[in-house]
Amino acid sequence: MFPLLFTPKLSYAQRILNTGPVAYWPLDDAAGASHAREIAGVMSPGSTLTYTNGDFETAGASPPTFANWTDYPGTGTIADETTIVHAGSHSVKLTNGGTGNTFVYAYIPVGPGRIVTFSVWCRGDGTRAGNVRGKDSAGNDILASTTTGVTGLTWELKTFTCNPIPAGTVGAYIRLVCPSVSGNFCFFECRK
Ligand SMILES: [Ca+2]
Repeated sequence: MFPLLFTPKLSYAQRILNTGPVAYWPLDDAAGASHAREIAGVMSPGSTLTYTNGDFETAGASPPTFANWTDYPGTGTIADETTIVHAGSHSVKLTNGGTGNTFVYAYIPVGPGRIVTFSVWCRGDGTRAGNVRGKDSAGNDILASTTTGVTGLTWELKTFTCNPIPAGTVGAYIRLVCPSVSGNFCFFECRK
């Protein structure tokens, strides 16, 4: 009689442990981001980033209007404001040109599972407030379009928190967006 041989199939975890000299799961990263990528410049847990040119003091190559920011003028306008500023001599002025799709954005490299919280000084035009929004590197919302709530002429510091960075994505795009009504405008500065 021909013998019937049966070899139990190893579990996925057992196969990993059998082939790798070391298996680890970064305890600070629920989604298991690549540690190599974190070493290569991605923000570490609990760290605070002062975004380069967050205060809009350095002009860009026109475009972009500001160094280290990307313009998305849409149907409106992105302007270097030199009178209405929170600090220094410049802020960004965003004017709705009809469809409310005018914004500048910053890119923050950060691994999956991490939560991005950002603070920004906001000023309205006396009638309308600007908006903020967050996207992951796959283009999905990690912060839905949100009003700053600052309609007035006094600068106010507001803080917003995005949903955790999804698995398979590598960063957050933080958008500073014009007011939602045509003709209205707002101002932003990201530090001081
Ligand atoms: Ca400034």
